[in-house]
Amino acid sequence: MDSTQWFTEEWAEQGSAISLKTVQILHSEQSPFQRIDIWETETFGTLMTLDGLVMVTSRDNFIYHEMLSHPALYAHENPQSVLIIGGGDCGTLREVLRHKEVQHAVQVELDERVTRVAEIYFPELCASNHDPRARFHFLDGIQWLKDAPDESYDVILIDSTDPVGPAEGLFAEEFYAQCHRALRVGGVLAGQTESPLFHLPILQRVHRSLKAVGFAAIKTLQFPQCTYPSGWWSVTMAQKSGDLQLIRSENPAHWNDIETRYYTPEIHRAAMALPRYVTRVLAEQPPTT
Ligand code: AG3
Repeated sequence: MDSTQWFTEEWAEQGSAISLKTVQILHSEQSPFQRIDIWETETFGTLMTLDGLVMVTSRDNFIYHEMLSHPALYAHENPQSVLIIGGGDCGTLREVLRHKEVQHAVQVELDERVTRVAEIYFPELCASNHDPRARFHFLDGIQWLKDAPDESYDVILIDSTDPVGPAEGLFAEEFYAQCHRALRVGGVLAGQTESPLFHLPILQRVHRSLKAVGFAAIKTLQFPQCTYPSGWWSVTMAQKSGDLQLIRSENPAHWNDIETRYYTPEIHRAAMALPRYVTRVLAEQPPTT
């Protein structure tokens, strides 16, 4: 009998799926918010899924975490105060804290269990959790931003799951309006915005919403992420004032001291180049009603 086990995440509406060969399941629980599973895989290291969706693997999470954090932080002149919404596995937080300009990094994650489980199974992602600049709040990020004082953050990073269920509100215009209000002048927002192949309507909606709430510049970055739907992913950045053209890492003084595996200043610039079909859709005018 073939005892090989595969974890599969199916994307029914796309007629497609990702499978990872597993060795064993290491942990499984139903938190108050979702099902959390941890697998040992044969070739991707440890895998965390939430409600059956791939969140991180040891092998490829560095691409996503670096692209969510470094472009946004390097697009800001002096990112002192950073807010992370979601990001319970702490991989984004670790990247943020590599920047010595950062004085406070506040992480607001709904599900404390994701962080507690990550501390056990992804200790490398949680390596900076005891940095004195880090603060954790296990609360609803949407409410957190409603309560946030005006102009209180330099950078807001949205490290969410797909826009279904609790994360849906993190892709909504009302939420972006609160982010805009809570950002200081020149502040930068960056959020994960799904696959440029499978989820282009989401990207289009995000661009329209960010524009509608008053962001001065909006840019999508694209990069490979082989364990997410379609294997190709995006982050969208928006700046309150400014044009997102600053890439501080192009100045070696701001760059040499940070260890990255994927990000380089060249990657930062190159990732903002978008395929023609994407640019066309993003440039379409919203229907007037
Ligand atoms: N953020 C999850 C991106 C969405 C993945 N979607 C999917 N597998 N259907 C992951 C959190 C990493 N810190």
